[in-house]
Amino acid sequence: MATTNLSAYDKTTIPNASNLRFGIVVSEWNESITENLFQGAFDTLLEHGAKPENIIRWNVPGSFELIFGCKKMIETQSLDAIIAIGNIIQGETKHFDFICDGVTHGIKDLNLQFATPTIYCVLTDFTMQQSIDRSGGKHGNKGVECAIAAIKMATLK
Ligand code: DLZ
Repeated sequence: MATTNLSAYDKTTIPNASNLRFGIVVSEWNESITENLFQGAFDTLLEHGAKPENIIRWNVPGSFELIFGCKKMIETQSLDAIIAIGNIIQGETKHFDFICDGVTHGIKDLNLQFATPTIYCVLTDFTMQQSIDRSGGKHGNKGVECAIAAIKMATLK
C-alpha cells in the first residue's frame, strides 16, 4: 500500500487559526529531520492565520524529553494546542522500542491529563531515508499533517 502524502489536505476545510496560541516542542536528536518537521508545522500554522508571536518553541535534548517539555509548556504557557516533534531511528539494540513506547504512552498520558491537546509529531523509522522521505521528501512532511491536526483539535467542538 502506498504511504499517504503527509502534506496533502483540503485547505478549504481548515478553521482559521488567527486567535489561537500554539506550542511546539522540538527534540534535538536527528536535528536535520526535526528542523524540517518544525518548519513544515510552523509554516502551515502561519498559512492558516496563526501569528508568529503566538507560536512558542522550546527545544529538548531527545524524544524522551518531549513528555516533560510538553507538560511544562502546557502548565506555564496558555496554549490551545501543542505539537511534540521528534525523530527516533532504529539502532542495533532494543533502545528504539523503549523510547518509542515511552514517548507514545507519555504523549497519550498528556492528552488524558490536560485539557490542551498534544499532537504526536514523532517519526519512528527503521532508516534515516524513511525519515527524510517523511520530513519534506517524497511522502510529504509530517509537520504539515500535525499542524493541521493541532488546528483541528484546538477548535474541536
Ligand atoms: C539515546 C537515544 C538514541 C539511541 N536514539 C534516539 C533517537 O533515535 N531519537 C531521539 O529522539 N532520541 C534518541 N536518544 C535520546 C533519548 O531520547 C533521550 O534523550 C536520552 O535517553 C536521555 O533521556
